[in-house]
Amino acid sequence: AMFKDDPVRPENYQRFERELPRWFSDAKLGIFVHWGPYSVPAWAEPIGELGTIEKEYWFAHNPYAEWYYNTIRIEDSPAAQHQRDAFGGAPYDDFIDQWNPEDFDPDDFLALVKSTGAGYFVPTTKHHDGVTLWDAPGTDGRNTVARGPRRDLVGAFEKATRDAGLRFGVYYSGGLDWHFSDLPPITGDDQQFGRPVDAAYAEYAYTHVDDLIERYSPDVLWGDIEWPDAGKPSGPFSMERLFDKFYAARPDGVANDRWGETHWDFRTSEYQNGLSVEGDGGWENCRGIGYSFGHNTLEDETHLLSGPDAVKTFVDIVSRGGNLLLNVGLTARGTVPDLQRRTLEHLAAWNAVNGEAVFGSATLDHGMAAPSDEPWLRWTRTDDTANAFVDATDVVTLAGVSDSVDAGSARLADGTPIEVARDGGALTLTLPQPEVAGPTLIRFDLTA
Ligand code: FUL
Repeated sequence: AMFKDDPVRPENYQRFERELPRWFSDAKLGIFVHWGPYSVPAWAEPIGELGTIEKEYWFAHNPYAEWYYNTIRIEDSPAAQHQRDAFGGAPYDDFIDQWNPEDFDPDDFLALVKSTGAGYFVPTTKHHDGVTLWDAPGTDGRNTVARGPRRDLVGAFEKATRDAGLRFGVYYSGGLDWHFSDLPPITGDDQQFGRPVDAAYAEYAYTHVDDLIERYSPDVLWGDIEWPDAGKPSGPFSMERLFDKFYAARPDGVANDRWGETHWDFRTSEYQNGLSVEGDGGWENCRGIGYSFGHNTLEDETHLLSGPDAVKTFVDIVSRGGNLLLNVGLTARGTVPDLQRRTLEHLAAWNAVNGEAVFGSATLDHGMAAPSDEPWLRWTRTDDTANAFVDATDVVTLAGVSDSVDAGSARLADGTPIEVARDGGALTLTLPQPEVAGPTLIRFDLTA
């Protein structure tokens, strides 16, 4: 959930505990996609990043465009006004039929995803609005095969992902379903998030995830906002049965930690929220390139991570032992918005030069070398190499570098030696202009 305390792993789920599969911790980067009828209005107030905004203010001004169906039902919200002004107050479901991804080319898109260096790809299969991106059982035609796109979008993503040689994950909102339930909109944190908890919903959600596993055999199960309470204890629609089935189909599959207080292979944080999960085994931070996951036409350059900012966000997370799941909000037509494409292409170009010291890396003991913000400095470790990422040009001094980092072995990403003067734990060096804007990689042999 978005605003919850850290869960405790209960005993009956301990049997699923195992080592985090290597492919996942080595991958470092995943690409997320939020795509749905909400991509048609593509409208939200870009008020800031989750974790930096007061909860009381958040919901009526929700910067998440994929929450549009909730926000327009909050009386007097700017989104409700926009829905009246731009669409005459039409029902949300009209957007399903207006959603026409005529320019969607899954292979082309997955080629862009792959170029970033990402090891896995995770699209939404059902977000909180309840619309499924495949012909899920029991949806009664409220899905993208019967309406709008008239296509199995999950299947299209899956095929393109496998063809590109990447791992495939599925996002599924088990907690919220604003169509199945008929609960009032969520306006504040006090409301327990209005999750449908009845047995009928537990069965419905169960058959969906079961169907996703059967049809697409995902490598990542990415649940959201918990699992219906009625499906938690062991029984015909329990999470336990789903996890059994999932790991039988994919022994090296991974599940995130948003299935309720049950089981997880890795923890998650979102923008600036939930960062305390770090250090508790594998973790993944997810965020949009801007303030929203769903495409938001109100976002401009001032709200988005630039290419170099995306690089720093990524390297910072990896240096602390996490993965970044970076989201793309596709347009209703099925294209990547220009500003988001620019950031992804920059990240791809930077990783092409420096990725060797990022993908498959480990954290470096801070006793060997410490990170800093002035100058911006982060470290990773690959075998017996210490990798420094320095966001500076010209003469710079790196502090907190122990003798186990061999100053005489310093070299750039392409192997060009670089001169370093050591004064105790401080290394002074002159950095060239980077080939691709962003931190410069300096590699050192480790002696200890
Ligand atoms: C959150 C959701 O409410 C957001 O819309 C988004 O899907 C994010 C990844 O998870 O909990």
